[in-house]
Amino acid sequence: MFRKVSAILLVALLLLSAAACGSSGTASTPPAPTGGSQAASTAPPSKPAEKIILKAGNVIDVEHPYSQAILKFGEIVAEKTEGRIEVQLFHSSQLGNETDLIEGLKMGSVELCAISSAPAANFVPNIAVFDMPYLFKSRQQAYNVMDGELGVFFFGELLKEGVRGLGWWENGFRNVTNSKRPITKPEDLQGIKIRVMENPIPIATFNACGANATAMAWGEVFTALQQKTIDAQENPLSVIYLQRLYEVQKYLSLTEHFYAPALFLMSDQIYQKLSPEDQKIISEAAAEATAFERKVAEQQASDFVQKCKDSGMEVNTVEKEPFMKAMSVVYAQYEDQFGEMIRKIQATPE
Ligand code: EAX
Repeated sequence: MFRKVSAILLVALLLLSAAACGSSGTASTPPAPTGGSQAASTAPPSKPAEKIILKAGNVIDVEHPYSQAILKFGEIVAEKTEGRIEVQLFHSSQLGNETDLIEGLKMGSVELCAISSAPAANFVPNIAVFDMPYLFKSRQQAYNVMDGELGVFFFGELLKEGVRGLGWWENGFRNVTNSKRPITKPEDLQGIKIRVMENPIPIATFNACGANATAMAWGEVFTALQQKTIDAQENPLSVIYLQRLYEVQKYLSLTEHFYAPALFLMSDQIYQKLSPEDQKIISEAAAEATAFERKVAEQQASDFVQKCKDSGMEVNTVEKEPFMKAMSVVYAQYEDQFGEMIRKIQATPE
């Protein structure tokens, strides 16, 4: 009797552990691409190549350019590998906030992500230079910078942190929204509690205008606006519209005070486990996805002013000069750290 019971228990245990092993190769844990791709090239032809799943996180809506471009990237990769490598999109902070995503890449628990460059400053502090107010004169100038020497330099710095840059994407020019009053000049920001990204420059920039800036992860912002623990936030139009901020913010001011570059990143430890052929496919697909992402971002930036109006927001255009002047104090504050890089950026063709 005892034997029979223990035999049943043993079988049950075996079944359980088999089930546990089975699930470890699927979406819930990172696949083992080393074994996968390298075994595939030396394995007898009859053995099917092991599937590789790459989870890709972001904190924004599925319609946002990041998500659209990740889907595009996934299509290209799937096509070039005949479905052997699958990219799975986890949008809207499903894998955590932007700092969590970078941590995930460093540990290899998240394979890919698209984020603003601002929170990456918690890992590579000087990348915060891109968050200086009114730094870029046009999106073309931003592309020239990102695709040039500085873009390469920061990819090198990120790689030292275990994070591989696959493409400089775009979140875009950021605009202020708030629930209190129309903001058309810097003085209107006096006393406004505004949420900014997790980086010291946006905080200094808004405090210089008399606002009360606080850093917060994106995933918490809608609720904080709804509960009125904050009055305002700032983001590109694609985020403002797609995240339905018009439900909690009456006023939109087209300040375009920061240009937010975005990073399409891969965990380097995962990348290193891929075969050289697969690495090449990843890089080529990322280049195509980058061009696509920028196009979608530009399109949304021009389409979404009207959509925000149609959704009930009062949209104010502003004279930028006074905002530039009020915010320019941060240039003096950060001269020692960023002066040289700033001049390089300003000298880049528009
Ligand atoms: O990458 O947190 C934000 O305000 C951003 O829009 C987010 O970083 C998107």
